[in-house]
Amino acid sequence: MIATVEDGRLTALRPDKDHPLSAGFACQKGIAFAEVVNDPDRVTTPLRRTDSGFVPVGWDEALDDIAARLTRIHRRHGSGAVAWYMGNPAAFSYSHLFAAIAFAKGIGPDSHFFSSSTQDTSSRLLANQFLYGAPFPVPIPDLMRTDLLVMLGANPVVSHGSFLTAPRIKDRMHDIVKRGGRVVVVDPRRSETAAQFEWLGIVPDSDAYLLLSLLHVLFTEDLVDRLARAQADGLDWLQEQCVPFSPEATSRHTGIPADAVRALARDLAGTERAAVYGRLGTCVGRSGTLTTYLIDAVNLAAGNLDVPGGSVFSTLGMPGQKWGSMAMGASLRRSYRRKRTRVGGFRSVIGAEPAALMAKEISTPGRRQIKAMFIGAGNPVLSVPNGDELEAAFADLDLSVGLDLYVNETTAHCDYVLPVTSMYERDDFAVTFQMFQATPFRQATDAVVASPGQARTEWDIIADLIGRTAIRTPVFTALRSAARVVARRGKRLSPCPAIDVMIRLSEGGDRFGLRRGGLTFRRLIDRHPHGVVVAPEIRTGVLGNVVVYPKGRVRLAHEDIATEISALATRSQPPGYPLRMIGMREPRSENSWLHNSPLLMRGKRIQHALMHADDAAARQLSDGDEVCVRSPYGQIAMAVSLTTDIVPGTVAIPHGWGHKGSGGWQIANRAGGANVNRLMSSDPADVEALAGMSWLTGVPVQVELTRS
Ligand SMILES: Nc1nc2c(c(=O)[nH]1)N[C@H]1C(S)=C(S)[C@@H](COP(=O)(O)OP(=O)(O)OC[C@H]3O[C@@H](n4cnc5c(=O)[nH]c(N)nc54)[C@H](O)[C@@H]3O)O[C@H]1N2
Ligand SMILES: Nc1nc2c(c(=O)[nH]1)N[C@H]1C(S)=C(S)[C@@H](COP(=O)(O)OP(=O)(O)OC[C@H]3O[C@@H](n4cnc5c(=O)[nH]c(N)nc54)[C@H](O)[C@@H]3O)O[C@H]1N2
Ligand SMILES: [Mo]
Repeated sequence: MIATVEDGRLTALRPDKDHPLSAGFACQKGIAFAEVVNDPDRVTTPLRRTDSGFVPVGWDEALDDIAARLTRIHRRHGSGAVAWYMGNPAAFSYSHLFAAIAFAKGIGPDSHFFSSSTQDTSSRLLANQFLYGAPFPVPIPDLMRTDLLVMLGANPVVSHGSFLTAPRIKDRMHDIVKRGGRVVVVDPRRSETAAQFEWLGIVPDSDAYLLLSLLHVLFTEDLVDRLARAQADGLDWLQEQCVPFSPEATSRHTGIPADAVRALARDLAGTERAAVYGRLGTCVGRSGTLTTYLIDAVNLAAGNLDVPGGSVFSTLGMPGQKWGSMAMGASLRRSYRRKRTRVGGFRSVIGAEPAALMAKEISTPGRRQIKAMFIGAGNPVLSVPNGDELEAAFADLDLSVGLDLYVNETTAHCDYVLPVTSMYERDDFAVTFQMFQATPFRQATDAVVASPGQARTEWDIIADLIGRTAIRTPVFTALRSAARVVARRGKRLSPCPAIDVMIRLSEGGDRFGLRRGGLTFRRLIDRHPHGVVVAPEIRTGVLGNVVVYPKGRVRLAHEDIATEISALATRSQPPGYPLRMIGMREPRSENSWLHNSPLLMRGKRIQHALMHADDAAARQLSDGDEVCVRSPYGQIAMAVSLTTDIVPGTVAIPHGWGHKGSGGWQIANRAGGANVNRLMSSDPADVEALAGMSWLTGVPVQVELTRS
């Protein structure tokens, strides 16, 4: 983005014409962000909750009190009484990532760590851990070279890609068609993406059946590529698993005719450059880990893994990256086997517990009951199943602290809300997203305006807080001593040097002087303000370096995967709830926020439930009717919109609405709408068994006219 700053104020944002990849494109949310930066509803001083609402307090008062209370809780109950929830925007800020990890892991081995990953990515990362031995790097479709892209559960025309960073992603997908290729979108709704390409409608939460059938065809028609045998162990095991899932047998689950499945399987095997890609819609069903595993298994079997135009691994090109990945993989696989959550007995996945169970972890007595809760860049009351339960649980906490730009539906319940910087008020580098770029690319940015009021970065806040506690864990003690050492040189402790090391060691980096003119954090900002492409395309043939199992071979056979396949047979739909609900991201929302921007809220936006005209007719519903949507777990009311661009039996509802943050975002609070996650279950039996994912798609519902 190009920011216009006048008299120290950010007055406008526009896309950057000189950006090598976006070439002058930005989405509406990016352009509207100036309204967030200057929002009069933003939190700009620390706030303390009192009986009569929030009152501004100074940093010393806030942090001294939080530190004292945290120290007491830690002394009395141990680290198991302390929890951190890391929300989605934290992934876009290196300062925040380091702060969250240093705090949550540093406070002690029993602490709880939750993140939005169990509503989003944990199933993807666990599938990786099964197949390749480590959660990273994640395979992405080679968008720039593929000739057949099959997308399941993703809507990049609206979302702009997830686990796949490609500015102008829609244009890049049209390029596939222009070069004679195809884009097939498997989705219960003829989404904005499906409408521009080929749509293959599917019954919600049935992708595992489709993928098992694709494998079934690849095996029975002898289409399994020779490359697959060279890359993986366990193909025979996999073949056996797929036997019962002929396309004829699965079509009653998926609604996809057997012929279409056979044709797709043959195309995937027969097209030299083909890739299957799945994302949110395939990650948040009842068997998200299995579904994701199967996507990769199809890519592998069809000979499309780690080859140009296939499903590829973007590595940083950093020496020793494999060793890091190996150590991480070994440790995560060990904790997956050994560690269990207190509530529900879920296994540990990338160190994050199921956020759907956060409320129960707060309210269930016993050892490791949560007493102190930190929420950084999150709004779990709206984003996890059963927000009502979570809201109520906040009353049981001895200490709760939110770090946010706003008082939202969750931080409204906190004892303190601490003001943070926006991305225009801090330096940054998108560390999390380096390996998801369709074209390997680096860019770093500096702050362009000063923080409003007393806002500080998450790292500065947490480092200061740790300094004020008397908690003597190895990490906290080390951070305090390091802070003292750098303070003597008049500096503040910062995680920036770690980012600098990563940039310097990676592809394009200066390798500490070995590569003249190579990149450093500073040089990226000073000499490449528009960013720089570091390689023309993603390198392939890297599997041996990516897979951390012995001999670099993909591992297909897993007891847990077999169990999940068997569990498909026991799935049922509760009587009285004949419809299935899916999500629907909107171009002018970002999960539960950005609803306070006048630009994004223009035109009286309201939340709708979208359903098939035939399902509506069967219920005597007309377009615009106020309806009640019920699931076995809750109910909400809203207007209904009718369409024929959805698989019959499906209802689509956007998430992130139902604002009521007292004293918080005023425009958002006036926008109406309902929290769709009141329809979701927080019962441990309904949490996805392997990765602890919240169940957010294919949820059984009924829709009825609201009786007045
Ligand atoms: N405008 C906007 N952009 C965003 C966000 C936002 O809130 N608004 N959020 C950002 C975030 S945090 C993320 S994680 C990404 C997500 O980005 P994507 O992964 O692209 O996810 P969605 O846009 O939610 O699209 C999911 C699609 O899956 C479909 N679907 C639902 N259930 C199923 C199913 O069972 N099977 C199949 N095959 N499809 C299904 C839905 O109809 C939908 O079209 O978007 C990011 N970008
Ligand atoms: N039903 C249903 N539920 C869903 C989804 C769905 O598709 N359907 N999608 C899920 C997905 S993919 C995700 S990622 C989660 C998101 O769930 P969460 O991460 O819990 O919630 P967000 O709505 O992203 O809230 C982000 C908060 O961070 C604040 N914020 C923004 N920038 C910053 C910053 O730089 N620093 C700090 N400290 N705060 C900041 C915002 O003001 C906002 O309050 O929701 C999930 N929930
Ligand atoms: Mo997400």
